[in-house]
Amino acid sequence: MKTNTKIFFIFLITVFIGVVSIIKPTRAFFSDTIAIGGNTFATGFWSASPSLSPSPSESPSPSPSVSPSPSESPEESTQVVINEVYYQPDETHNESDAGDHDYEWVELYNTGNAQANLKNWKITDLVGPERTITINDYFLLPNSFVVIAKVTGVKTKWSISDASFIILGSSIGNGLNNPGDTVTLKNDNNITIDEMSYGPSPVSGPIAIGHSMERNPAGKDTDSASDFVDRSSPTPGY
Ligand SMILES: [Ca+2]
Ligand SMILES: [Ca+2]
Repeated sequence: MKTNTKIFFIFLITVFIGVVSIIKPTRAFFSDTIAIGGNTFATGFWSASPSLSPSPSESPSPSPSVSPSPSESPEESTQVVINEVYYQPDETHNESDAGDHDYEWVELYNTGNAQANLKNWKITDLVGPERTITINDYFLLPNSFVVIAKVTGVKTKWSISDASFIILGSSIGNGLNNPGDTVTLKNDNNITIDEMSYGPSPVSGPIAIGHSMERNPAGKDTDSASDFVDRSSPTPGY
């Protein structure tokens, strides 16, 4: 074969390969949809999901501190009553040469829950005069008794403790009448704190010599004569 002929055939072969390459398209293609696992996602609608900014960490709301409610202290009160009256001393609890009034006594009792200072409190009978119980501080504690009498002999004859005894130095008022009388207790502001009467009315009497009249139970105060009972064995200081 001549050289020109060889060149011609090579040319033809080259042209043929080129035509075949153009005719045979690649199978690769892109679709605007893709199917994954049966779910269809449209292109063009993808949007970057907004990055979820971390929710601000919630600062712990300060829980209100619950301060303990202040313990309510019980309301303080003082209530002093004339608890027992011994107005007709017997021979055992008197001196032979003493008058009837020297060995009389009155017992006070604090039924409240706070101490009561008896400084400048007064005691008297129906006609008076008023007697100052003490010019010094004297704190009558709750649920405590104190006996008031003219002379110290009362303390010894009844074996009353010093702490539960106040010497008045004078009779209670002008002295407690045996047929009947009234005992009045006033505080330092001259306000009547308690009062009791004995005799034919309202408290039945008179009682026998050597007896006393006492609230039963101690401190009972319903403004009734029945608050008191006849004590054949008086209890000064308790
Ligand atoms: Ca008397
Ligand atoms: Ca008593």
